[in-house]
Amino acid sequence: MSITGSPLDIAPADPHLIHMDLFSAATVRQLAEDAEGGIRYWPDVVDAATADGWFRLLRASVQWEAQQRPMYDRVVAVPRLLASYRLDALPPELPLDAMLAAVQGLAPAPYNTAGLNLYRDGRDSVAMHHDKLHTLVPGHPIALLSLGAPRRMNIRAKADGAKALPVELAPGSVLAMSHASQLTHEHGIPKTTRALGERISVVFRVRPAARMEAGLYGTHWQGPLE
Ligand SMILES: O=C(O)CCC(=O)C(=O)O
Repeated sequence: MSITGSPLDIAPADPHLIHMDLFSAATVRQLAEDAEGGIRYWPDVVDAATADGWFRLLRASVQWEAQQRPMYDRVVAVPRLLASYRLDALPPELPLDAMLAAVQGLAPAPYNTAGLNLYRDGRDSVAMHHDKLHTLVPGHPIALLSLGAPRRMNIRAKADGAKALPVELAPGSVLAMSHASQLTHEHGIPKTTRALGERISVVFRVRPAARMEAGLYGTHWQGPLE
């Protein structure tokens, strides 16, 4: 997907408007089971025009950051661009409130942060990982809404010999992972040599109050987070 024109050219008429018929929870794929809902995927939550409008608005309006992170004895570039927001202080021009409403309809939780990832092409990625449990409030899911080009996510049970389950994350889809599943499964977006357009994921999480007060609601390797 290419971006042309100014933010004003490409903004949808009213990105905050929510019509219930935009959201369809009819199809759900259960990818892993546990007592907290496991890992679930809804491929067609938001219609294509809405997903495209949200993508364009976020691409143009978010202050995307290139970050670095320590890895062993080196500092490496994070292979995607990032942004994060508190949900109680959302910039009004961004459609994150409408996205949150779509997610709340499927995987309800007292989400308080949105972490955004921008994958510029197939070289951008996120390594297999699970979210660090102390950065999340137990019992609540992590829910991510995908926009832009479809990208494959691999989900792998940590049990010995488990093969990765690939899921093609479509624009307008939602994937919810229980807190418990972060103990049992890893997930990642692998690099690919396929020619791909840009993708944005918006990841809603419930962070502990102490972390919010300390401003520790961004990516999990930033600052004294360990
Ligand atoms: O972009 C995605 O769909 C996954 C992002 C992710 O794993 C993360 O933010 O920890």
